[in-house]
Amino acid sequence: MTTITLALSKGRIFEETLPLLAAAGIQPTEDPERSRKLIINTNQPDVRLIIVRATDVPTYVQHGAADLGVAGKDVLMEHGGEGLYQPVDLNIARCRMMVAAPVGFDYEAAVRRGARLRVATKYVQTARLFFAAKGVHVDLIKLYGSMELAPLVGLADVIVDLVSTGGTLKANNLAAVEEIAPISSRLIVNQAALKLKHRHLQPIIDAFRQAAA
Ligand code: PRT
Ligand code: MG
Repeated sequence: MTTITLALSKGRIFEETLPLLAAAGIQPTEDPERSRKLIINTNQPDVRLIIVRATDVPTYVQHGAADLGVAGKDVLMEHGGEGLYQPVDLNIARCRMMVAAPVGFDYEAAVRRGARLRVATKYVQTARLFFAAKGVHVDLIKLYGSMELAPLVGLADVIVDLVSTGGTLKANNLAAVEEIAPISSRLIVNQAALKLKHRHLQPIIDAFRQAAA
């Protein structure tokens, strides 16, 4: 039997992928929010889910440990997308990647002055490319979370982070100053698996595409 493995992260991606799985006739037999299991079976004997950190989804699929995955465009830009097909924009977990600064910080002037801008983010590759394309010199400070804190305590001038409702920025007296990219989650597929398991994978890809449209 050919086994199909789909990598998902807990939380919003799992929640928003459930209806797409249902459209493909796939129902998890357990809820990963409740179970501690990292391998979740489904109603289809040849399809299983693995639960990994959002940033690790492309890595599992790239190396073929999972055939398919669902990953945010933010995570894919940072990963680089090597070894992956990205056949479907699922239009889920949508938000925007933004540059944000303390309210009152004159971002335009800082950029014009040409002084080095201190940027705190978990998206260092994306931030590097974005500011390089603008010709802005930056010192990048890698963080793993709570980016909003960095400008408040003098660690950075600005942050690069995801913004959805804007509530988190507002609560911390920050404001978005520039958009880097609109973000949504993509179905990703291991390139070798797509050839070797085409007969099994194509119907799942088609169902996701139809349900996402
Ligand atoms: O949370 P954990 O550290 O385990 O991992 P993660 O943050 O990588 O995973 P998760 O599940 O939080 O996010 C998975 C994916 O959801 C991301 O890769 C994005 O593609 C997508 N997504 C969509 C978001 C948001 N919207 C979002 N608002 N990811 C994070 N946020 C955070 C943002 O970083 C900020 O801290 O929510 C906060 C802002 O939200 P608002 O509504 O206050 O603007
Ligand atoms: Mg999170």
